Amino acid sequence: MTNLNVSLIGVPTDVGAGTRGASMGPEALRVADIHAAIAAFGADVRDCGNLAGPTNPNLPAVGGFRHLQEVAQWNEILHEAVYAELRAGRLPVMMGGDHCLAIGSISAVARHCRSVGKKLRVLWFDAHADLNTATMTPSGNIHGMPVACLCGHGPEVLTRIGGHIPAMLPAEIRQIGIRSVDEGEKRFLCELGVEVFDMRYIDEVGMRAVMEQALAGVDENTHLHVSLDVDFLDPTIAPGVGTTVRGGPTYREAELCMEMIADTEQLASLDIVELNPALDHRNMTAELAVDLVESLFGKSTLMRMHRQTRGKR
Ligand SMILES: [Mn+2]
Repeated sequence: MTNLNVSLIGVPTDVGAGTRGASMGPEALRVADIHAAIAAFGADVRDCGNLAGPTNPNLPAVGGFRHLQEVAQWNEILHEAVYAELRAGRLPVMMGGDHCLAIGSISAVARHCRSVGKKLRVLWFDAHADLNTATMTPSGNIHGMPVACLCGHGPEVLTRIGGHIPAMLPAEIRQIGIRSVDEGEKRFLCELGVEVFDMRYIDEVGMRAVMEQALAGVDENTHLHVSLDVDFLDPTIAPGVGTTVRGGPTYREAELCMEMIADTEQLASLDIVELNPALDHRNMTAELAVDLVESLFGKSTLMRMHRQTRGKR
């Protein structure tokens, strides 16, 4: 059963992004009424407010990284906040902020899994693999590097957050919706053996088969973490993002992903990142994100008896 004690954690920063504006994401999600959308399922929802961290100095890359110290500080703060909510038996919803924040969030989730003996499964919904390192990245923007850092490849101020290097194993992550991967990243994905369901594969086999494979092996002892980069979605339905890539999933495909995750009843933590209200139209991308969150928490059109008809995974 999905934990119905939910904590919203706002992380208003864009220090890891190339385009400014994701720092306004938490407020846009509140305006789209994320609190009520989750509370509608009988959940006890607590809005913890926004974390406070360094401002965005808007400087060029140094040694292959932009804003490394600021990114490290935000992620240290976030790590402690997410870990505290998990320890308190609550389901943290991290409202970003850019995707560099997955370092703090997922390192906390992984630390929690180690301490309670749970298996970790991360579902990474994104247009990008976010597996860059300083030597591969053209921009130095750290929001393109969180998967590498979590897997132990990156500057020590980021890889050591949570006190366990690597924070997570490549075998614990599944990437879905990928359609823009740098040359170096392609080789690195292959080398690490990350399981990637790219858009071509989704086109060929369909989203249902993809999600069945991405969720294979998830059982009652699995902590399911969803990291939802809004650029996963097709830009025609989700324009409020700094790094749009056309050819993403449709509204229904995205909903199906979330509904199939809800069916497992193992969702235990969530990141919503890269929402950029400065680029959005009348908050439509935030509203879409909240729609997806509703499905993730179990909104369905009909009463479905998935436990009986699908059997145990
Ligand atoms: Mn991303």
